[in-house]
Amino acid sequence: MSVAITVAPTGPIATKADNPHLPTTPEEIADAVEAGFRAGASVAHIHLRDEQQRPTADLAIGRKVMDLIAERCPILIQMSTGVGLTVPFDEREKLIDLAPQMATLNPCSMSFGQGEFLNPPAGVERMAAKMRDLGVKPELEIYDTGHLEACLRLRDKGLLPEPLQFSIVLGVQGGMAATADNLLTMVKRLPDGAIWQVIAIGRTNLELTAIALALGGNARAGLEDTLYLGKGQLAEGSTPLVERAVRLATELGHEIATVEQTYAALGLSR
Ligand code: KMH
Ligand code: ZN
Repeated sequence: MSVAITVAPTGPIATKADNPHLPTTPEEIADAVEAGFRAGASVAHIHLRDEQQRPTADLAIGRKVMDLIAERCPILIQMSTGVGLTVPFDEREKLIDLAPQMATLNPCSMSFGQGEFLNPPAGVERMAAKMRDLGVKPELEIYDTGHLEACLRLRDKGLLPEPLQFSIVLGVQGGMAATADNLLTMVKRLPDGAIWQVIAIGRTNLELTAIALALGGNARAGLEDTLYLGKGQLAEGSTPLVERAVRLATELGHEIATVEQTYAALGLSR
């Protein structure tokens, strides 16, 4: 079986003050993605930052990042529509107009640390319909069991193309805690034929990524999810985290999926 690895070089919260290797400019993000691709990633999960390193849904920045990545490598681009807690939903939704191959779909509102992550039901349906109509593959971000139920309702309304592709997000304050028990609970509830990976935030990133790989999941790796390689050891970019995921998968006897294999697994054509 082959394992698709997603590189997630930058998230919505950390800055260079937290890890100086965090890419924030379009060029830095594209360089980090290319390095991740060379290390084995076939998908790039992308958050945009403005010149002050703040999360943004600016379409010109989005276009530039996508173009720079496409110039460097053929990796599948997955635009985050989560963007950041300070960016309004309707701005986040417009990123779908850039027609990346994939984009995240966060199905429910929730507390997110000390902030609020707003995903109103009507907006989520609208975003899902727009993705379906433009052929943008949704990655469903589920932080709790109720989020999975919400996705299945969207599927039943004809808004989500099969196979469904999930990220089980563990460790966000407001969502499920990062435990093996919670991961297993979610995996057991996924519908037949679903593709999935774990997003394990923070300290448990390594253990839960390893468990997910052993259970047949894909893997995500990068500074969005953990700034550290080990206790007190800052990761010098996302590449060492991608390389670690490749090593784990390989030791478990899995092949690393090429970009072509990942397109096929997701039911996407080039
Ligand atoms: N940052 C993660 C907690 C998204 O970007 O839409 C979840 C995530 C969602 O990656
Ligand atoms: Zn993200």
